[in-house]
Amino acid sequence: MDLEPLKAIIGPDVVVEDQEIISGFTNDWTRRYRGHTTAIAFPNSTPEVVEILKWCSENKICVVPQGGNTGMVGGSIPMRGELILSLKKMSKVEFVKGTYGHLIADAGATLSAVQKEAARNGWMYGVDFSARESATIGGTIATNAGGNHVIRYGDTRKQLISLEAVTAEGITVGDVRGLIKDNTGYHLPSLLCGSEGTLAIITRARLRLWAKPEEKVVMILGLGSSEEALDIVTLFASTNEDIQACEVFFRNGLALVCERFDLETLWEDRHSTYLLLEFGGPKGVLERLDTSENGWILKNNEAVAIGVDETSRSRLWRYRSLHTEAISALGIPHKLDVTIPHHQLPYFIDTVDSIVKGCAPDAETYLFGHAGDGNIHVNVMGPSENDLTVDEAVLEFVASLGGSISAEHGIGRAKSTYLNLRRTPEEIALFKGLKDAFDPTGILNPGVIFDE
Ligand code: FAD
Ligand code: 2HG
Ligand code: ZN
Repeated sequence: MDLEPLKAIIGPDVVVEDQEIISGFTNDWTRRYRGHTTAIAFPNSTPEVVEILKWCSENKICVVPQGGNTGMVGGSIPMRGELILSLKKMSKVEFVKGTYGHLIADAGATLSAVQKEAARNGWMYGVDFSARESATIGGTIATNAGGNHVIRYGDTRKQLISLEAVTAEGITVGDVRGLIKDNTGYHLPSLLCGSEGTLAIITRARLRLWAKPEEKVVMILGLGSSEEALDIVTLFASTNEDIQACEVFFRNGLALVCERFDLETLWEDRHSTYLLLEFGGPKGVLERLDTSENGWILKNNEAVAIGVDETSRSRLWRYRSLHTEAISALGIPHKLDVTIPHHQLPYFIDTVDSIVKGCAPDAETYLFGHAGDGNIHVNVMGPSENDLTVDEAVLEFVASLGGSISAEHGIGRAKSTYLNLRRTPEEIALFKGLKDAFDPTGILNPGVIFDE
Protein backbone atom coordinates (compact mmCIF):
# COMPACT_ATOMS: atom_id res chain seq x y z
CA MET A 1 0.00 0.00 0.00
CA ASP A 2 1.76 3.19 -1.16
CA LEU A 3 0.30 5.88 1.08
CA GLU A 4 2.60 8.72 0.00
CA PRO A 5 -0.11 10.31 -2.24
CA LEU A 6 -2.60 10.20 0.68
CA LYS A 7 -0.03 11.76 3.01
CA ALA A 8 0.51 14.52 0.46
CA ILE A 9 -3.23 15.30 0.63
CA ILE A 10 -3.88 15.18 4.38
CA GLY A 11 -0.43 15.61 5.86
CA PRO A 12 2.08 12.99 7.04
CA ASP A 13 1.03 13.01 10.72
CA VAL A 14 -2.41 11.54 10.05
CA VAL A 15 -0.97 8.28 8.71
CA VAL A 16 1.04 6.05 11.05
CA GLU A 17 3.26 3.30 9.58
CA ASP A 18 5.26 2.40 12.67
CA GLN A 19 4.68 -1.34 13.28
CA GLU A 20 5.31 -0.95 16.99
CA ILE A 21 2.28 1.35 17.24
CA ILE A 22 0.25 -0.61 14.69
CA SER A 23 0.63 -3.88 16.62
CA GLY A 24 -1.56 -2.40 19.38
CA PHE A 25 -4.49 -2.14 16.93
CA THR A 26 -4.45 -5.33 14.87
CA ASN A 27 -5.76 -7.94 17.35
CA ASP A 28 -9.22 -7.96 18.85
CA TRP A 29 -10.19 -8.02 22.52
CA THR A 30 -11.09 -11.72 22.43
CA ARG A 31 -7.73 -12.63 20.75
CA ARG A 32 -9.63 -14.72 18.17
CA TYR A 33 -8.98 -12.22 15.36
CA ARG A 34 -5.33 -11.45 14.68
CA GLY A 35 -4.86 -9.18 11.71
CA HIS A 36 -2.14 -7.12 10.07
CA THR A 37 -1.76 -3.88 8.17
CA THR A 38 0.90 -1.49 7.00
CA ALA A 39 -0.84 1.65 8.19
CA ILE A 40 -3.43 3.34 10.38
CA ALA A 41 -5.05 6.68 9.55
CA PHE A 42 -5.96 8.85 12.56
CA PRO A 43 -8.10 11.70 11.19
CA ASN A 44 -8.65 14.75 13.39
CA SER A 45 -11.85 15.98 11.74
CA THR A 46 -14.71 15.10 9.40
CA PRO A 47 -13.03 16.86 6.42
CA GLU A 48 -9.98 14.63 6.96
CA VAL A 49 -12.24 11.53 6.98
CA VAL A 50 -13.71 12.81 3.69
CA GLU A 51 -10.26 13.15 2.10
CA ILE A 52 -9.13 9.71 3.27
CA LEU A 53 -12.24 7.95 1.97
CA LYS A 54 -12.22 9.79 -1.36
CA TRP A 55 -8.66 8.70 -1.92
CA CYS A 56 -9.29 5.12 -0.74
CA SER A 57 -12.35 4.77 -2.98
CA GLU A 58 -10.51 6.13 -6.01
CA ASN A 59 -7.60 3.78 -5.36
CA LYS A 60 -9.65 0.78 -4.22
CA ILE A 61 -7.91 0.65 -0.85
CA CYS A 62 -10.04 -1.31 1.62
CA VAL A 63 -10.71 0.31 5.00
CA VAL A 64 -11.53 -1.12 8.43
CA PRO A 65 -13.08 1.50 10.72
CA GLN A 66 -12.04 1.18 14.35
CA GLY A 67 -13.17 2.82 17.57
CA GLY A 68 -12.16 1.32 20.91
CA ASN A 69 -11.56 -2.16 19.41
CA THR A 70 -13.71 -3.82 22.07
CA GLY A 71 -16.04 -5.46 19.54
CA MET A 72 -16.66 -9.18 20.01
CA VAL A 73 -17.22 -10.32 16.41
CA GLY A 74 -13.98 -9.34 14.66
CA GLY A 75 -15.45 -6.37 12.77
CA SER A 76 -12.68 -3.93 13.67
CA ILE A 77 -9.74 -6.09 12.61
CA PRO A 78 -7.88 -5.87 9.25
CA MET A 79 -7.69 -9.57 8.38
CA ARG A 80 -6.44 -8.85 4.84
CA GLY A 81 -4.10 -5.95 5.42
CA GLU A 82 -6.77 -3.25 5.03
CA LEU A 83 -6.02 0.32 6.15
CA ILE A 84 -7.32 0.90 9.69
CA LEU A 85 -9.24 4.14 10.03
CA SER A 86 -9.16 4.91 13.74
CA LEU A 87 -11.53 7.57 15.07
CA LYS A 88 -9.63 7.84 18.35
CA LYS A 89 -8.42 11.40 17.79
CA MET A 90 -11.94 12.71 17.22
CA SER A 91 -13.11 12.65 20.82
CA LYS A 92 -14.87 15.92 21.69
CA VAL A 93 -18.01 15.71 23.84
CA GLU A 94 -20.24 18.73 24.34
CA PHE A 95 -23.45 19.09 26.30
CA VAL A 96 -25.89 21.22 24.30
CA LYS A 97 -27.00 24.07 26.52
CA GLY A 98 -30.57 25.26 26.34
CA THR A 99 -32.00 21.88 25.32
CA TYR A 100 -33.72 19.29 27.43
CA GLY A 101 -30.89 16.82 27.58
CA HIS A 102 -28.92 16.65 24.34
CA LEU A 103 -25.23 16.01 23.90
CA ILE A 104 -23.02 16.02 20.80
CA ALA A 105 -20.17 13.52 20.75
CA ASP A 106 -17.44 12.89 18.19
CA ALA A 107 -17.23 9.26 17.09
CA GLY A 108 -14.03 8.59 19.02
CA ALA A 109 -15.33 9.83 22.38
CA THR A 110 -15.53 6.95 24.85
CA LEU A 111 -18.83 5.82 26.30
CA SER A 112 -17.48 6.77 29.72
CA ALA A 113 -16.65 10.34 28.56
CA VAL A 114 -20.23 10.73 27.34
CA GLN A 115 -21.62 9.35 30.60
CA LYS A 116 -19.45 11.74 32.60
CA GLU A 117 -20.36 14.81 30.54
CA ALA A 118 -24.05 13.91 30.89
CA ALA A 119 -23.65 13.52 34.68
CA ARG A 120 -21.72 16.83 34.96
CA ASN A 121 -24.77 18.53 33.53
CA GLY A 122 -27.27 16.70 35.74
CA TRP A 123 -28.38 14.09 33.19
CA MET A 124 -27.55 10.50 32.34
CA TYR A 125 -26.85 8.54 29.15
CA GLY A 126 -29.05 5.47 28.70
CA VAL A 127 -26.38 3.03 27.48
CA ASP A 128 -23.93 1.36 29.85
CA PHE A 129 -21.73 -1.75 29.86
CA SER A 130 -18.43 -2.78 31.32
CA ALA A 131 -16.21 -1.82 28.33
CA ARG A 132 -17.27 1.83 28.89
CA GLU A 133 -13.69 3.15 29.33
CA SER A 134 -12.61 1.96 25.85
CA ALA A 135 -15.71 1.53 23.68
CA THR A 136 -16.41 4.64 21.60
CA ILE A 137 -19.65 6.35 20.64
CA GLY A 138 -18.92 5.60 16.95
CA GLY A 139 -18.39 1.91 17.77
CA THR A 140 -21.52 1.72 19.93
CA ILE A 141 -23.56 3.27 17.12
CA ALA A 142 -21.96 1.06 14.45
CA THR A 143 -22.88 -2.04 16.50
CA ASN A 144 -26.13 -0.70 17.98
CA ALA A 145 -24.74 -1.69 21.36
CA GLY A 146 -27.17 -2.83 24.04
CA GLY A 147 -25.78 -3.37 27.52
CA ASN A 148 -27.33 -3.30 30.95
CA HIS A 149 -30.17 -0.81 30.68
CA VAL A 150 -31.97 -1.72 27.46
CA ILE A 151 -35.03 -2.83 29.40
CA ARG A 152 -35.51 0.79 30.58
CA TYR A 153 -33.88 3.09 28.01
CA GLY A 154 -33.61 0.97 24.87
CA ASP A 155 -30.53 0.17 22.77
CA THR A 156 -28.14 2.70 21.20
CA ARG A 157 -30.50 3.32 18.26
CA LYS A 158 -33.05 4.70 20.73
CA GLN A 159 -30.56 7.30 21.99
CA LEU A 160 -29.82 8.77 18.56
CA ILE A 161 -31.36 12.09 17.64
CA SER A 162 -29.19 12.59 14.57
CA LEU A 163 -25.77 11.77 13.26
CA GLU A 164 -23.16 12.81 10.74
CA ALA A 165 -21.36 10.23 8.61
CA VAL A 166 -19.15 9.97 5.54
CA THR A 167 -19.93 7.45 2.80
CA ALA A 168 -17.23 5.34 1.15
CA GLU A 169 -16.79 7.89 -1.66
CA GLY A 170 -16.27 10.72 0.80
CA ILE A 171 -19.74 12.25 0.79
CA THR A 172 -20.85 13.73 4.12
CA VAL A 173 -24.44 12.84 5.00
CA GLY A 174 -26.64 13.75 7.97
CA ASP A 175 -25.97 16.43 10.57
CA VAL A 176 -26.15 16.93 14.32
CA ARG A 177 -28.86 19.57 14.36
CA GLY A 178 -31.34 18.95 17.13
CA LEU A 179 -34.59 18.28 15.36
CA ILE A 180 -36.52 15.79 17.46
CA LYS A 181 -39.10 15.23 14.73
CA ASP A 182 -37.86 14.95 11.18
CA ASN A 183 -39.82 12.72 8.83
CA THR A 184 -38.05 13.72 5.64
CA GLY A 185 -37.62 10.43 3.85
CA TYR A 186 -35.42 7.60 5.06
CA HIS A 187 -34.04 7.88 8.59
CA LEU A 188 -30.26 7.77 8.22
CA PRO A 189 -29.44 7.38 11.93
CA SER A 190 -31.60 4.25 12.12
CA LEU A 191 -30.02 2.81 9.00
CA LEU A 192 -26.41 3.53 9.90
CA CYS A 193 -26.86 2.39 13.49
CA GLY A 194 -25.88 -1.29 13.46
CA SER A 195 -24.25 -1.11 10.01
CA GLU A 196 -20.89 -2.20 11.50
CA GLY A 197 -18.72 0.06 9.36
CA THR A 198 -19.96 -1.41 6.08
CA LEU A 199 -21.92 1.61 4.80
CA ALA A 200 -20.24 4.76 6.11
CA ILE A 201 -17.93 6.15 8.76
CA ILE A 202 -19.87 7.71 11.62
CA THR A 203 -18.14 10.93 12.63
CA ARG A 204 -20.47 12.66 15.13
CA ALA A 205 -23.79 12.06 16.83
CA ARG A 206 -26.37 14.01 18.77
CA LEU A 207 -27.55 11.86 21.68
CA ARG A 208 -30.63 11.93 23.87
CA LEU A 209 -30.07 12.03 27.63
CA TRP A 210 -32.38 10.94 30.44
CA ALA A 211 -33.29 12.31 33.85
CA LYS A 212 -30.91 10.88 36.44
CA PRO A 213 -32.68 8.61 38.97
CA GLU A 214 -32.49 10.12 42.47
CA GLU A 215 -31.73 6.78 43.99
CA LYS A 216 -30.48 3.40 42.80
CA VAL A 217 -30.71 -0.03 44.40
CA VAL A 218 -29.03 -3.22 43.20
CA MET A 219 -29.90 -6.69 44.43
CA ILE A 220 -28.85 -10.24 43.70
CA LEU A 221 -31.24 -13.10 44.31
CA GLY A 222 -30.05 -16.70 44.61
CA LEU A 223 -32.61 -18.98 42.95
CA GLY A 224 -33.27 -22.63 42.20
CA SER A 225 -34.07 -22.59 38.48
CA SER A 226 -34.02 -20.48 35.33
CA GLU A 227 -37.81 -20.66 35.27
CA GLU A 228 -38.03 -19.06 38.71
CA ALA A 229 -35.62 -16.31 37.60
CA LEU A 230 -37.57 -15.56 34.45
CA ASP A 231 -40.90 -15.45 36.27
CA ILE A 232 -39.43 -12.77 38.52
CA VAL A 233 -38.10 -10.86 35.48
CA THR A 234 -41.56 -10.95 33.88
CA LEU A 235 -43.17 -9.73 37.06
CA PHE A 236 -40.81 -6.80 37.56
CA ALA A 237 -40.67 -5.85 33.88
CA SER A 238 -44.43 -5.63 33.71
CA THR A 239 -45.23 -4.01 37.07
CA ASN A 240 -42.26 -2.07 38.43
CA GLU A 241 -41.52 1.38 37.04
CA ASP A 242 -38.12 1.56 38.74
CA ILE A 243 -36.62 -1.56 37.15
CA GLN A 244 -33.61 -0.79 34.93
CA ALA A 245 -31.57 -3.98 34.71
CA CYS A 246 -32.40 -7.71 34.91
CA GLU A 247 -29.23 -9.77 34.54
CA VAL A 248 -28.89 -13.50 34.89
CA PHE A 249 -25.92 -15.78 35.59
CA PHE A 250 -25.35 -19.31 36.81
CA ARG A 251 -23.35 -21.42 39.25
CA ASN A 252 -20.33 -22.32 37.07
CA GLY A 253 -19.80 -18.74 35.84
CA LEU A 254 -20.11 -17.35 39.34
CA ALA A 255 -17.58 -19.86 40.67
CA LEU A 256 -15.15 -18.84 37.96
CA VAL A 257 -15.58 -15.12 38.69
CA CYS A 258 -15.17 -15.63 42.46
CA GLU A 259 -12.04 -17.67 42.00
CA ARG A 260 -10.45 -15.40 39.41
CA PHE A 261 -11.15 -12.14 41.21
CA ASP A 262 -11.07 -13.42 44.75
CA LEU A 263 -14.69 -12.46 45.49
CA GLU A 264 -16.67 -13.89 48.37
CA THR A 265 -18.97 -16.71 47.28
CA LEU A 266 -22.70 -16.00 47.46
CA TRP A 267 -24.65 -18.09 50.00
CA GLU A 268 -22.10 -20.92 50.03
CA ASP A 269 -22.73 -21.77 46.42
CA ARG A 270 -26.17 -23.26 47.14
CA HIS A 271 -28.03 -21.90 44.10
CA SER A 272 -28.05 -22.81 40.44
CA THR A 273 -29.30 -19.45 39.16
CA TYR A 274 -28.66 -15.82 40.09
CA LEU A 275 -30.62 -12.75 39.15
CA LEU A 276 -29.18 -9.26 39.46
CA LEU A 277 -31.82 -6.53 39.49
CA GLU A 278 -31.17 -2.80 39.39
CA PHE A 279 -33.85 -0.26 40.27
CA GLY A 280 -33.67 3.51 39.86
CA GLY A 281 -36.17 6.24 40.53
CA PRO A 282 -37.33 8.93 42.96
CA LYS A 283 -36.26 8.48 46.59
CA GLY A 284 -37.92 5.50 48.30
CA VAL A 285 -37.08 2.75 45.79
CA LEU A 286 -36.85 0.03 48.46
CA GLU A 287 -39.94 1.20 50.33
CA ARG A 288 -41.97 1.16 47.12
CA LEU A 289 -40.72 -2.31 46.36
CA ASP A 290 -41.45 -3.57 49.85
CA THR A 291 -45.05 -2.38 49.84
CA SER A 292 -45.78 -3.36 46.22
CA GLU A 293 -47.41 -6.59 45.09
CA ASN A 294 -43.87 -7.91 44.39
CA GLY A 295 -42.73 -7.36 47.99
CA TRP A 296 -43.14 -11.09 48.68
CA ILE A 297 -40.22 -11.88 46.38
CA LEU A 298 -37.83 -10.29 48.84
CA LYS A 299 -39.62 -11.44 51.99
CA ASN A 300 -39.89 -15.09 50.92
CA ASN A 301 -36.34 -15.42 49.68
CA GLU A 302 -33.53 -16.19 52.12
CA ALA A 303 -30.87 -15.43 49.53
CA VAL A 304 -31.09 -11.71 48.81
CA ALA A 305 -28.13 -9.30 48.79
CA ILE A 306 -28.98 -5.60 48.55
CA GLY A 307 -26.72 -2.66 47.69
CA VAL A 308 -27.94 0.89 48.21
CA ASP A 309 -24.75 2.97 48.20
CA GLU A 310 -22.29 3.26 45.30
CA THR A 311 -19.71 0.89 46.85
CA SER A 312 -22.11 -1.94 47.64
CA ARG A 313 -23.94 -1.55 44.33
CA SER A 314 -20.73 -1.88 42.34
CA ARG A 315 -19.60 -4.77 44.56
CA LEU A 316 -22.74 -6.66 43.51
CA TRP A 317 -22.39 -5.71 39.83
CA ARG A 318 -18.90 -7.24 39.77
CA TYR A 319 -20.35 -10.75 40.15
CA ARG A 320 -22.07 -10.24 36.80
CA SER A 321 -19.84 -7.92 34.82
CA LEU A 322 -16.58 -9.83 35.43
CA HIS A 323 -17.84 -12.94 33.60
CA THR A 324 -16.29 -11.92 30.26
CA GLU A 325 -12.85 -11.31 31.75
CA ALA A 326 -12.94 -14.45 33.91
CA ILE A 327 -13.80 -16.63 30.90
CA SER A 328 -11.20 -14.90 28.74
CA ALA A 329 -8.55 -15.83 31.30
CA LEU A 330 -9.26 -19.51 30.50
CA GLY A 331 -8.50 -19.09 26.79
CA ILE A 332 -10.37 -18.08 23.64
CA PRO A 333 -14.05 -19.00 24.02
CA HIS A 334 -16.62 -19.65 21.33
CA LYS A 335 -18.87 -16.62 21.87
CA LEU A 336 -22.48 -16.59 20.85
CA ASP A 337 -24.68 -13.63 21.65
CA VAL A 338 -28.29 -14.60 21.08
CA THR A 339 -31.85 -13.49 21.73
CA ILE A 340 -34.51 -16.04 22.55
CA PRO A 341 -38.25 -15.34 22.55
CA HIS A 342 -39.20 -14.77 26.17
CA HIS A 343 -41.44 -17.83 26.57
CA GLN A 344 -38.64 -20.12 25.29
CA LEU A 345 -35.88 -18.74 27.51
CA PRO A 346 -36.02 -21.33 30.34
CA TYR A 347 -36.11 -24.14 27.77
CA PHE A 348 -33.11 -22.66 25.92
CA ILE A 349 -31.13 -22.16 29.12
CA ASP A 350 -31.85 -25.68 30.32
CA THR A 351 -31.17 -27.37 26.96
CA VAL A 352 -28.28 -25.54 25.32
CA ASP A 353 -25.62 -27.37 27.34
CA SER A 354 -26.84 -30.72 25.97
CA ILE A 355 -26.63 -29.31 22.43
CA VAL A 356 -23.05 -28.25 23.12
CA LYS A 357 -22.15 -31.59 24.75
CA GLY A 358 -23.63 -33.40 21.73
CA CYS A 359 -20.87 -31.83 19.62
CA ALA A 360 -18.11 -31.57 22.21
CA PRO A 361 -18.63 -33.83 25.25
CA ASP A 362 -15.83 -32.18 27.27
CA ALA A 363 -16.86 -28.59 26.60
CA GLU A 364 -17.87 -26.24 29.42
CA THR A 365 -20.73 -23.84 28.69
CA TYR A 366 -21.04 -20.54 30.54
CA LEU A 367 -24.34 -18.68 30.25
CA PHE A 368 -25.05 -15.15 31.41
CA GLY A 369 -26.76 -12.11 30.03
CA HIS A 370 -29.48 -9.55 29.89
CA ALA A 371 -32.51 -11.62 30.91
CA GLY A 372 -34.89 -8.68 30.59
CA ASP A 373 -34.14 -8.53 26.86
CA GLY A 374 -34.10 -12.30 26.27
CA ASN A 375 -30.38 -11.86 25.49
CA ILE A 376 -28.16 -14.73 26.60
CA HIS A 377 -24.38 -14.80 26.12
CA VAL A 378 -23.31 -18.38 25.43
CA ASN A 379 -19.58 -18.82 25.99
CA VAL A 380 -18.16 -22.27 25.27
CA MET A 381 -14.67 -23.37 26.32
CA GLY A 382 -13.11 -26.54 24.99
CA PRO A 383 -13.41 -26.95 21.21
CA SER A 384 -10.35 -25.71 19.36
CA GLU A 385 -10.44 -22.18 18.01
CA ASN A 386 -11.27 -23.13 14.41
CA ASP A 387 -13.72 -25.92 15.15
CA LEU A 388 -17.09 -24.22 14.61
CA THR A 389 -19.30 -27.30 15.11
CA VAL A 390 -20.58 -26.02 18.43
CA ASP A 391 -21.21 -22.51 17.10
CA GLU A 392 -23.27 -23.90 14.24
CA ALA A 393 -25.29 -26.24 16.43
CA VAL A 394 -26.14 -23.53 18.97
CA LEU A 395 -27.05 -20.96 16.32
CA GLU A 396 -29.27 -23.49 14.52
CA PHE A 397 -30.97 -24.28 17.81
CA VAL A 398 -31.52 -20.54 18.39
CA ALA A 399 -32.99 -20.12 14.90
CA SER A 400 -35.29 -23.13 15.42
CA LEU A 401 -36.74 -21.35 18.48
CA GLY A 402 -37.36 -18.17 16.49
CA GLY A 403 -34.45 -16.33 18.12
CA SER A 404 -31.72 -14.07 16.75
CA ILE A 405 -28.10 -15.11 16.11
CA SER A 406 -26.92 -11.65 17.17
CA ALA A 407 -28.59 -9.78 19.99
CA GLU A 408 -26.21 -6.87 20.54
CA HIS A 409 -22.65 -7.57 19.34
CA GLY A 410 -23.43 -7.62 15.61
CA ILE A 411 -22.60 -10.05 12.82
CA GLY A 412 -19.03 -8.91 12.13
CA ARG A 413 -16.84 -11.61 10.62
CA ALA A 414 -17.74 -14.18 13.26
CA LYS A 415 -21.39 -14.67 12.25
CA SER A 416 -21.35 -13.67 8.56
CA THR A 417 -21.72 -17.25 7.32
CA TYR A 418 -24.85 -17.67 9.47
CA LEU A 419 -26.71 -14.53 8.34
CA ASN A 420 -29.17 -16.77 6.47
CA LEU A 421 -30.32 -18.28 9.78
CA ARG A 422 -32.04 -14.98 10.58
CA ARG A 423 -32.44 -13.18 7.21
CA THR A 424 -34.19 -14.36 4.04
CA PRO A 425 -32.37 -14.38 0.65
CA GLU A 426 -34.59 -11.45 -0.36
CA GLU A 427 -33.58 -9.47 2.74
CA ILE A 428 -29.90 -10.22 2.15
CA ALA A 429 -30.23 -9.07 -1.48
CA LEU A 430 -31.85 -5.84 -0.29
CA PHE A 431 -29.04 -5.33 2.25
CA LYS A 432 -26.48 -5.80 -0.55
CA GLY A 433 -28.29 -3.18 -2.63
CA LEU A 434 -27.94 -0.71 0.23
CA LYS A 435 -24.28 -1.61 0.60
CA ASP A 436 -23.72 -0.90 -3.12
CA ALA A 437 -25.44 2.49 -2.82
CA PHE A 438 -23.25 3.63 0.08
CA ASP A 439 -20.06 1.86 -0.94
CA PRO A 440 -20.06 1.17 -4.71
CA THR A 441 -16.43 0.01 -4.81
CA GLY A 442 -16.82 -2.23 -1.75
CA ILE A 443 -13.95 -0.75 0.24
CA LEU A 444 -15.66 -0.51 3.63
CA ASN A 445 -15.17 -3.50 5.91
CA PRO A 446 -15.23 -6.29 3.32
CA GLY A 447 -16.14 -9.63 4.93
CA VAL A 448 -18.18 -7.98 7.69
CA ILE A 449 -21.93 -8.84 7.79
CA PHE A 450 -21.68 -10.44 4.31
CA ASP A 451 -19.58 -13.54 3.89
CA GLU A 452 -16.96 -13.11 1.14
P1 FAD B 1 -14.87 -1.36 17.68
O1 FAD B 1 -14.67 -2.65 18.36
O2 FAD B 1 -13.69 -0.56 17.37
O3 FAD B 1 -15.71 -1.61 16.33
C1 FAD B 1 -16.89 -2.34 16.33
C2 FAD B 1 -17.50 -2.30 14.92
O4 FAD B 1 -17.91 -0.97 14.61
C3 FAD B 1 -16.53 -2.69 13.81
O5 FAD B 1 -17.24 -3.33 12.79
C4 FAD B 1 -15.99 -1.36 13.32
O6 FAD B 1 -15.55 -1.42 12.00
C5 FAD B 1 -17.20 -0.46 13.47
N1 FAD B 1 -16.91 0.95 13.79
C6 FAD B 1 -16.25 1.44 14.87
N2 FAD B 1 -16.26 2.78 14.85
C7 FAD B 1 -16.93 3.15 13.74
C8 FAD B 1 -17.28 4.42 13.17
N3 FAD B 1 -16.95 5.57 13.74
N4 FAD B 1 -17.99 4.42 12.00
C9 FAD B 1 -18.35 3.24 11.41
N5 FAD B 1 -18.04 2.04 11.90
C10 FAD B 1 -17.34 1.99 13.05
N6 FAD B 1 -21.55 -4.82 23.72
C11 FAD B 1 -22.86 -4.66 24.01
O7 FAD B 1 -23.67 -4.38 23.11
N7 FAD B 1 -23.32 -4.84 25.29
C12 FAD B 1 -22.50 -5.16 26.31
O8 FAD B 1 -22.95 -5.35 27.44
C13 FAD B 1 -21.11 -5.30 26.04
N8 FAD B 1 -20.24 -5.59 27.02
C14 FAD B 1 -18.92 -5.75 26.73
C15 FAD B 1 -18.03 -6.04 27.77
C16 FAD B 1 -16.67 -6.21 27.51
C17 FAD B 1 -15.73 -6.52 28.63
C18 FAD B 1 -16.19 -6.05 26.18
C19 FAD B 1 -14.73 -6.21 25.87
C20 FAD B 1 -17.06 -5.76 25.15
C21 FAD B 1 -18.43 -5.60 25.42
N9 FAD B 1 -19.35 -5.30 24.40
C22 FAD B 1 -20.68 -5.13 24.69
C23 FAD B 1 -18.90 -5.27 23.00
C24 FAD B 1 -18.34 -3.90 22.52
O9 FAD B 1 -17.85 -3.15 23.59
C25 FAD B 1 -19.40 -3.13 21.76
O10 FAD B 1 -19.72 -3.83 20.58
C26 FAD B 1 -18.99 -1.70 21.41
O11 FAD B 1 -20.10 -1.06 20.85
C27 FAD B 1 -17.83 -1.60 20.44
O12 FAD B 1 -17.35 -0.27 20.46
P2 FAD B 1 -15.86 0.06 19.96
O13 FAD B 1 -15.68 1.52 19.95
O14 FAD B 1 -14.89 -0.71 20.76
O15 FAD B 1 -15.93 -0.48 18.48
C1 2HG C 1 -21.81 -8.63 28.54
O1 2HG C 1 -23.03 -8.53 28.58
C2 2HG C 1 -21.11 -8.42 27.22
O2 2HG C 1 -21.13 -8.81 29.56
C3 2HG C 1 -20.05 -9.46 26.87
O3 2HG C 1 -22.01 -8.25 26.19
C4 2HG C 1 -20.61 -10.82 26.59
O4 2HG C 1 -18.50 -11.87 26.89
C5 2HG C 1 -19.61 -11.95 26.38
O5 2HG C 1 -19.96 -12.95 25.74
ZN1 ZN D 1 -24.07 -8.21 26.84
